[in-house]
Amino acid sequence: MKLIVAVVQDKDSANLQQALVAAKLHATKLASTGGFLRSGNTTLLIGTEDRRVDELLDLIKQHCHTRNQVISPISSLDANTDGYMMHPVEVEVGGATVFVLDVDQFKHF
Ligand code: 2BA
Repeated sequence: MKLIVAVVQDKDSANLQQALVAAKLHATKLASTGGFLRSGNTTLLIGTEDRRVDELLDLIKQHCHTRNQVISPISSLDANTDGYMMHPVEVEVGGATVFVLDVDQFKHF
């Protein structure tokens, strides 16, 4: 069994979750925040059998899109940044950041 941890953009999360339900893949949604942009994203925990991992990765690829986002110096500056990043910076976000982990045990009581 594997645990897939997928960090996706909020804009893609509803469609992806719908596709997971349709495919009978079970998922838990966590509200998360990117360390760099400090804006909201969605982390999905999906436990599944090894044989379904490729199917799952395909669904994630289909539903998660790359977008460009500009981080402005005003929103990035705080007491700890000490002048870091004085100009707006454009970054490409996503489609998805995915970790595939081996599951030692799975219990469902
Ligand atoms: P954020 O940390 O908010 O990062 C958003 C985007 O900013 C990243 O897109 C990347 O293009 C850029 N970025 C991140 N750190 C940077 C840096 N130090 N310098 C320049 N640009 C930087 P993605 O790579 O697609 O990541 C999207 C989100 O996935 C991240 O949001 C974070 O929440 C998560 N993520 C990405 N890599 C991760 C990792 N190795 N471990 C845990 N979470 C990760």
